[in-house]
Amino acid sequence: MSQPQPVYLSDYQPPAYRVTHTALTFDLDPARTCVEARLTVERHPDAEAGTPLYLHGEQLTLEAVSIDGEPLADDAYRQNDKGLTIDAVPAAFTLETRVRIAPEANTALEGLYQSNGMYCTQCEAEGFRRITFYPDRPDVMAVFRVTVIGDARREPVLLANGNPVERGELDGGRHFVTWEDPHPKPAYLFALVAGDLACVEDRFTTMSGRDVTLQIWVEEENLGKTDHAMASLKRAMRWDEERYGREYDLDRFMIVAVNDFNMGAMENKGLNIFNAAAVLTHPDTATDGAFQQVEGIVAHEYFHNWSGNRVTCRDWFQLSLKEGFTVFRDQSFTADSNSSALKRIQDVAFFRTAQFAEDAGPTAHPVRPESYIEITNFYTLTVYEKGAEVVRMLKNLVGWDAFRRGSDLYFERFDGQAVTIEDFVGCMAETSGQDLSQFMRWYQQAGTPEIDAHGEYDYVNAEYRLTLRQRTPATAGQQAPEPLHIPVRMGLIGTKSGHDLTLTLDGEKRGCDTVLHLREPEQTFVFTDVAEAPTPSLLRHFSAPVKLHFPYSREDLAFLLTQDSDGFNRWEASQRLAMLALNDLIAAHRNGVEKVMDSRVVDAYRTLLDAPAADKAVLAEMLRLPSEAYIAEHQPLVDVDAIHAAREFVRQSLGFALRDAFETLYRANQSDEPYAPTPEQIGRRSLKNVALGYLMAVEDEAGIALCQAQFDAGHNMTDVRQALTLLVHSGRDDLSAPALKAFGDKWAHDPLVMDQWFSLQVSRPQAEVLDRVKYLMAHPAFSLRNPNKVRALLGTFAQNRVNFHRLDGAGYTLLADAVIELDRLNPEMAAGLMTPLTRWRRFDDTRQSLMRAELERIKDRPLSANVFEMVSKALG
Ligand code: 0A1
Ligand code: ZN
Repeated sequence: MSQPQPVYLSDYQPPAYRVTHTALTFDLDPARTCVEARLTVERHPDAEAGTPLYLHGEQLTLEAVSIDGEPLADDAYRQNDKGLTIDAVPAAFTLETRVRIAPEANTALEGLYQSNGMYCTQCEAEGFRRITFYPDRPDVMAVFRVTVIGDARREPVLLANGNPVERGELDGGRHFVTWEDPHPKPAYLFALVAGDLACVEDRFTTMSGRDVTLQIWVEEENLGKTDHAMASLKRAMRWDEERYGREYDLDRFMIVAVNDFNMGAMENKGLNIFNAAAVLTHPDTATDGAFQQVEGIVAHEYFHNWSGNRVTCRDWFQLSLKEGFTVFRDQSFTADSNSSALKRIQDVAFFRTAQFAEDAGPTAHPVRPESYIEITNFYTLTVYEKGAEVVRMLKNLVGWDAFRRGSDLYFERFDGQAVTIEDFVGCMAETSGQDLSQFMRWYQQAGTPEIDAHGEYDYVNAEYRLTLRQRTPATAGQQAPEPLHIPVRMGLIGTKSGHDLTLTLDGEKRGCDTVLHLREPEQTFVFTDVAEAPTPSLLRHFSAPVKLHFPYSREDLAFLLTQDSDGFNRWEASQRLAMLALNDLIAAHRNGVEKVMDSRVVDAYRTLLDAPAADKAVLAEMLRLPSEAYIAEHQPLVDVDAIHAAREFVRQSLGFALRDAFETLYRANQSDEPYAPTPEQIGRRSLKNVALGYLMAVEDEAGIALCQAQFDAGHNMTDVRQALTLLVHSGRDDLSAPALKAFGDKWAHDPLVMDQWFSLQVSRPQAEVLDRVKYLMAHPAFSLRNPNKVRALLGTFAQNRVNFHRLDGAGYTLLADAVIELDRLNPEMAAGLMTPLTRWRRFDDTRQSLMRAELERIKDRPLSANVFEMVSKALG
């Protein structure tokens, strides 16, 4: 078998033929759906006559092909496993094809497939070519007319993009609906859904007074779980009008929930398809975190209607054009609807753990990659989250007004087109008048930049000199990265007064908070009229996706923890302080020295607990210790066991030292009021549950009783799940076994709750987890075909650091076995699942060789392009 070949950005060629109109007819059948396509095709004026027509097409059985009504002779076209080439075509013509496909056999969940008996599609990035022969690339945009024919009883609901224009009965109990989408779109935004679905309907009046029908389609039993998604959708629609001037452009907007879905959701024009987990909520079944996630994903997909659909990507290298911008937009929406400091803290905590790790590993790539083998491997944290950080920097560099004008210009100038990242940044340069050429490097260079900062206060001249030195590590694609344009937002706080100092830089007064533009490898900023020795507060709000090193002492951090006027940086101080203590304890563990808890850290936590908190959710985040994964990111070589031991030691020490304060906090934040996903209630639950975590670390009977009572009360899933997790993770099997059984029996009918049941069992630190994973893989509720189950069980296990990284290598073997088996069903999921193995270079020699051996074992198998690309990069 030939090895899959990479595609390069530098090879981009515009399409020789465009499709202006696409008419499709689907006659649905699980084993042999018939797809008829009629395409109105034109040769591009720049393309030469005689240029062959190429159509992508995979896993299609071709039954008929004609041009302008004339069937093609057998020697007029050539077909291979990737597509169809027709040598001689006129300058403008109608192409008709008929193919057969088998949705029931589609376990990859790309193209047309079945989930719980219903038909649905996933076409991004290259799934449409598994539906019909087509120039399946985002720069070919057509108007679609789609007829769906199904069984009137099994598939009473037949949906596609746009508006329904015709429907009727057919012989043999069949019926049809025809849909038209007036907006030209690339094939990746096509969608079809057919099944026995129920719908919740609402309305929205747009800013210009148009009436839009909103529908959420679900399986009947989930009708009671759509309120939050619908409310979130309406808020997102209003927000996009108010903040970006973007109005919805069809008469209806539909969301469909499906159980089997590779990702979170998909922004198909007018017909968003969602993983059920990303849309369904109920207080009894979904946690606060799930409610927040649903709000964010509903908004994200809706925002794509402009940033992605009306203006789309020229090619898949530009993926971050739509994803980075849209993530930035959904993050801003959530920040505006809730607490902006909290949103930033949650996003940054995740980003610095997961994206930093990606950017430091063998699959690191720039926000705009230069090559790929399999594009589905590039729906990454770098493209999405770092892409959003880059857009946020852009906004901060040019200011909101110029950014908004740039966004208006972008949507106006490129409406209905497929464009590049240069087009987007160019609009921002135009409206701001700034030169953004150096800034473009953020899209071109991989790796996390590091900034070494140091400051000096000169008493005599009342000056503070801040020196910033930047470096970006070399990565596989870039041996000599160039300096970036980095916005460093900062302030100076009087160490004695505790007040923000007014900043004077180059003779200019800048208020108490300013953005430094770091462009050179090293720059010194001299602040004058600095009346007292300051403590700097740097990289406020995480103003750039970098690692910032500054030699803060514990005293500095304890000071910033309470005195920084930037809520984000108060949290940052808590994390840095905890990291200092953790690093000492990790060293002690490695050296076999007795661990001693740093009393200054305990005192700092006591101060936090004593002070009345304005924002409870932020306080909860400050009390949460850095995760093991985050701690690992700070180690040159990851010592899994030392990290776990050190973190557990800190948790227990804080629990013991501050037990009473935690209990007071717990009781003060308990409430019986009916559940609502309001910021106020979420903050209270979050604080209470962090406190419960510390109480359970003490393992005394009083704490256990509180935990058990919280579980038994069954007030809402946030509280129940936290209590159950703590019981299960406590290692007290007398407590955990009955609780797990009660929970599993109660929710056996609800797949989304069972996902939680799987994942909390395999995230416990106890050593027998591996056996539990094997046992649960055979559980009737588990299926390798359902991506949510794979993530809940195997994905969660691979994040369980002490158990996945067992020294006998059994954790690695289990994952590799699963990757090999899954690759035959769903390559996209298999490639994602193996990510933890690709990080082998971060570990000690023993683990390195065990992980490598598993990668080699995978590599020796017949593989999908997806897994092949991951494994080759990991070993390369
Ligand atoms: N564009 C979607 C995410 C998505 C991407 C690929 C998929 O299948 C390969 C599915 C969904 C989004 O950003 O939400
Ligand atoms: Zn997206």
